[in-house]
Amino acid sequence: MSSETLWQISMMRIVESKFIKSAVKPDGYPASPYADIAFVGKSNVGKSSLINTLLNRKAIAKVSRTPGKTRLINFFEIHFKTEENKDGFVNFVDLPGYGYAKVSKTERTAWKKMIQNYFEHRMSLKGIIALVDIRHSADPKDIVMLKMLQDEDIPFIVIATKSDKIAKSKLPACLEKLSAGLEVNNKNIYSFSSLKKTGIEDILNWIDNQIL
Ligand SMILES: Nc1nc2c(ncn2[C@@H]2O[C@H](COP(=O)(O)OP(=O)(O)OP(=O)(O)O)[C@@H](O)[C@H]2O)c(=O)[nH]1
Ligand SMILES: [Mg+2]
Repeated sequence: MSSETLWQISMMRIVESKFIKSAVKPDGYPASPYADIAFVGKSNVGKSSLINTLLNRKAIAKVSRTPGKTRLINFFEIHFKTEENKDGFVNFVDLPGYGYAKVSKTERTAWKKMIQNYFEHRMSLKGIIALVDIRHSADPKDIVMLKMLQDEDIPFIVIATKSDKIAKSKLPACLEKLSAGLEVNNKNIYSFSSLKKTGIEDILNWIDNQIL
């Protein structure tokens, strides 16, 4: 079965997506009647690419070879059709990446405050998609982030990105090792590739379940 077919049989079918606005503080967040699903992870892990892939758009979220491109909280509004062909809406939120070495301490503190504010004040936040690079072993920065989500009781899944960079036969072992290292249940981790467009259905189904 081709990845194109997988995307089409997913429970959610994306109809339209649009950029709403960027914000730093809670008073800048868009007032929206819809749930938020946010994407977090280290700089360069592939957050913006994943959002574009899910939405079947080339560049609604800005992708860059230079880490640290996304410095603001970016809100996108998604219109989709459910399995029963009903209209549904959700916001996708592209959060700025962490762990980029070349940022000042001041910037790092500002980032932390921005993320904490978002987690604590965005009442419509229904779930987090936490991205890690499938080629790397568990990073303490990711463990801290996942701990933060657990402390705040925010539902999350871990997505191991860039799976096209490793042999298919090695995927299960990589996921097992990552879930153990990150101390998350191996049922809550999936592999994904923006390049090959694989893993889309798992993510859309999870999102669908969070925003019911
Ligand atoms: N091979 C491969 N490359 C990818 C994949 N996803 C992203 N990339 C590349 O990784 C780099 C970073 O991707 P982005 O989507 O901009 O990463 P980001 O997490 O949004 O980065 P920041 O905005 O800096 O936090 C780009 O050069 C992408 O082309 C993937 O699935 N496979
Ligand atoms: Mg980005």
